[in-house]
Amino acid sequence: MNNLTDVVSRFAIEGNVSEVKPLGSGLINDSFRVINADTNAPDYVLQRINHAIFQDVDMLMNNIVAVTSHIRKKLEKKGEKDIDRKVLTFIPAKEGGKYYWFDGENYWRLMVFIKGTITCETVNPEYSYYAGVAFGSFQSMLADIPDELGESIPNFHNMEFRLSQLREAVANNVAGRLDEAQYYVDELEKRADEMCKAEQLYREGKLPKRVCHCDTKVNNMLFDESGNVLCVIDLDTVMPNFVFSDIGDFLRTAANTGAEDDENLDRVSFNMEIFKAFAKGYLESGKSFLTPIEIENLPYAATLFPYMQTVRFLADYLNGDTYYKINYPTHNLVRTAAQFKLLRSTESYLQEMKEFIEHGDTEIPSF
Ligand code: GN1
Ligand code: MG
Repeated sequence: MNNLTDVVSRFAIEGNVSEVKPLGSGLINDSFRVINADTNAPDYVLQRINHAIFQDVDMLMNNIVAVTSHIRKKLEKKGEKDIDRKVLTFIPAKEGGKYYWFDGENYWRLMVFIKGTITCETVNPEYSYYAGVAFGSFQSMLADIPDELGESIPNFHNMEFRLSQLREAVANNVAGRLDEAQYYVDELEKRADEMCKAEQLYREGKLPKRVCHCDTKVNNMLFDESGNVLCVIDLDTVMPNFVFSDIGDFLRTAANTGAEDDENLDRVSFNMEIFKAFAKGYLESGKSFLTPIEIENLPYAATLFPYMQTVRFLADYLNGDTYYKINYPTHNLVRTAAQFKLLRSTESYLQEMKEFIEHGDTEIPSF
């Protein structure tokens, strides 16, 4: 790999680099924190973009810059303070005027590191409420973005497409792992039609696409010390999609009592309190734009994402681990089992979730 300090020097930074060290736990890109020797200048986050997955880096960065500039304008208009901590700031490359630099092999980008923030792998109901408010307002701020965003990964959260990838992986069985995975394939197939409901509603003209984040894992949010959400990070997958993406992926991670790849399935279950708090916050801040069909399908969204993630981890396992980074050979199968357990637990709360959405006001927790 390139000398990281040299990579940083290709961008229009302030100050001088003292150290570049690994950062975070993303499954796709590689991230580094750039420590500034000059205490008056900011630290930065350097990322190597996974070019195998994000094939159109130009479109990717155009999406991100369009979104961050639009949010910045909205915050300025509202008279918000501390805006640099509430939206990401990308640094252009010195040559070419792009927000990335290509070294002939890898694509790199640089953004300002936001100081004094906390990231979480889990949340309590209060933080979940704040997260709901944050995603509702993220989507409402982007409701009138003038730019047309592209799909940085085509069909990213298209359930029909993800199922077709799984079916192809099953048919090819390239890694010879189908036998040990057959149980999950059968269980996923049983639910396939129901889970493709969003695409169906879209074709019928009943469900809109909006600019969504599409990777709302809880660790993609920055909180301040008092639990307020400062901003949403990891904007690679910001693109037009159903609102279910953002609700669903947040709950998949935040309402899971275990880890995404927990080997102990007894630890994995769906936490209704996290759901209620999130739904309260999201519905409050999203009420200006959400349609009845979007609201009524919040419980569906909560099941869709553990389902989709099970499909994706399983397909990758069958394909011989070509997409997600793994730490050991059966990692994707362990992830499949854990996400499937979460799906079953979430399904068992469907009725309770529906009742909450219909008569939420009486049961909403207060903070
Ligand atoms: C990937 O990059 P990261 O780790 O935030 C993936 C998400 C999955 C997630 C599963 C571009 O997100 O869609 O939900 O892993 N991102 C992409 O943990 O595929
Ligand atoms: Mg991430």
